[in-house]
Amino acid sequence: MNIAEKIIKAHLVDGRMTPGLEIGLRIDQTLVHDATGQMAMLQFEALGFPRVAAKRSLIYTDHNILQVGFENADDHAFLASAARKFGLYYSKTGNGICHQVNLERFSVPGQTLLGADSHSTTGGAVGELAIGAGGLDVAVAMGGRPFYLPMPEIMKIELTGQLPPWTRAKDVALEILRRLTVSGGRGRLLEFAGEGLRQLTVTERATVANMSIETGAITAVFPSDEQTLAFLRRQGREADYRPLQADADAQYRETVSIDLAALEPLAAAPHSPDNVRPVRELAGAKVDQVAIGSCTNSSLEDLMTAAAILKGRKIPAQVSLIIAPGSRQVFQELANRGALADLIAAGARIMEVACGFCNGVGQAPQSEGLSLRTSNRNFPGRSGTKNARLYLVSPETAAASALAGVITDPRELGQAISIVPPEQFVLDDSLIVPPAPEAEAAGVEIVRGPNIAPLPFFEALPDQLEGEVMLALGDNVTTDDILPAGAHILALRANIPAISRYIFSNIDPDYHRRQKAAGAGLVVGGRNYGQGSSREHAALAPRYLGLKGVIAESFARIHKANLVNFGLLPLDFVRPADRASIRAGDRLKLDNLKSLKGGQTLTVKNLSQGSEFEVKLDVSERQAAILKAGGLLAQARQG
Ligand code: MIC
Ligand code: SF4
Repeated sequence: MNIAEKIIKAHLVDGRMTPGLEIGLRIDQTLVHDATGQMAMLQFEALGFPRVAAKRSLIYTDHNILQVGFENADDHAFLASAARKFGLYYSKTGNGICHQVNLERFSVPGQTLLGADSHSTTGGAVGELAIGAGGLDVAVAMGGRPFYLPMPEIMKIELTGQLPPWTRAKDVALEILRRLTVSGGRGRLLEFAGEGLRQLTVTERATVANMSIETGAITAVFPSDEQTLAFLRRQGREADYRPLQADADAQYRETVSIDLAALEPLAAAPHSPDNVRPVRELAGAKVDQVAIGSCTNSSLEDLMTAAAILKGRKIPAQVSLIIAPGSRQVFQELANRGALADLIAAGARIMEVACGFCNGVGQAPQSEGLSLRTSNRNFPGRSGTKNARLYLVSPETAAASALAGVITDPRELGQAISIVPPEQFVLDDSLIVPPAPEAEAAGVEIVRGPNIAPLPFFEALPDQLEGEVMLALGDNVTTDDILPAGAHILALRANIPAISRYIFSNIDPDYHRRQKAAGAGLVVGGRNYGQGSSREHAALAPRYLGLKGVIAESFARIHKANLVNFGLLPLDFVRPADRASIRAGDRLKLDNLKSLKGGQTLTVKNLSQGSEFEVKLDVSERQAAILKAGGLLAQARQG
């Protein structure tokens, strides 16, 4: 067996390991944060679970950290009290980005992690099966129930050779995206192998595992080997180590070989992570902002490298250089080793230990500004500035370009830098608050400020559905297109009526009003609809406004599961060519929905055009039952 199959087999509680068929997995650890945790905890409560049953469940506060009004503080007070009551560990603001902290302090080779964040895949760096999902799926797993997903096809990514100087893990991640594109990983799990990975440290592997989700893959997994042991030792967690390798005769569906020695510094140009170009081809473009951080590249190695490049030099007046360390541990090490002083002396702005700039929570670039970032997504509007141009690069390329004021190939810096990690990191978990003991849990009051709105409830699927096509969209619609990023919208994650006003607002600012007025509605999309984040608000809030389903050529996995969980029909065109005939404003009708079956083909009548076309409901029987009930919470209420 390969590594993925070994972990899946050890956690399989339902189904057969046949690619494409639904399997149920036992989940060891869960994580949510302060953008997804509000809904997850409200849903956990609504499902009637008394306490978490997973081995360890955590809430991180890292996304919603700008306290310009009461909203974020209300959310944190709610989350802290829910954590105490329901048995979760609560990572306070300032402790770091969920994926970085979880990797450092809690990741365990061979275990399963389900996170209400798409980049939960980061845990694959230590040989954990770490998967992103919507908050409701995570709430169910926190309660000790299985997590369901289609059994992936395991793709082997064979790494050979050694990375040349100035070429780093980020360039490996970008090379994978160049080859697979943002949809080439759909239905797959990327498993890393080959002698080339021996030199990659766990934090470098984390960069690659982190961005695997950008290919649409379910997740990525690395072997657990000497690098893993060295990492866990530095974290004082040698006891969590266990070796994990694929068997010599392990089978894979496909193999992609990457010769690391042939790579060079790369960048993802606007506006998609798969728009990959060599940095040397972009060199010379004037840079307005450089941002180093995010869960992709905010480790000590990343920031020490940037500091070493910047040491003793000054960034030019026109550049704004932003540094956001990934965890308090990284931040303390930077300070202890003098690198923080080097960054400050170079003219960097030191930000809070959090996601920050990555999804537009502060540091939005100027209009049409060019921002070079070490993060993972450069979708339009992601930075908070709709027309900013975001380029995704390694910390080396970012630091070299910050110094020059123009995009610069770091190979021009001469002698490469090598960072020696400390024997042992600063180990201080004092910002992780443990839950109340079970005996005291009943007495803990949940704090509900005005930003915590009650959950909306939805009715069962009617037998007949007639609705207007509200939008006819193209390929690769992102969840940032459906529900934009940015501080003012993020602050409303606990308030569905308020956040629903922003649904599709970057595409049509009037969408929410039109949708409410139209009653039932449908959206039409192309391939890979809903790529990107795990935010279930991109399904829940449209449903609240009256959207009943999406017809597309294909869907991104997490978003499709979210649509089902909130009772929205995810329908695939049987003949993709039919998409072109549908216009916004058309009235569509579907019949016999009460007898829906998973895998069934349905006829859609286009009443406006007097035509018909076929769609497929490509879901499991379990999911068909959820859809008929009106969503997972409605199904739970009906018993
Ligand atoms: C993201 O990077 O897009 C986020 C913000 O972390 C999301 C989570 C969310 O929007 O709730 C993700 O990746 O899932
Ligand atoms: Fe946070 Fe950005 Fe990572 Fe999402 S991608 S978890 S916003 S740092």
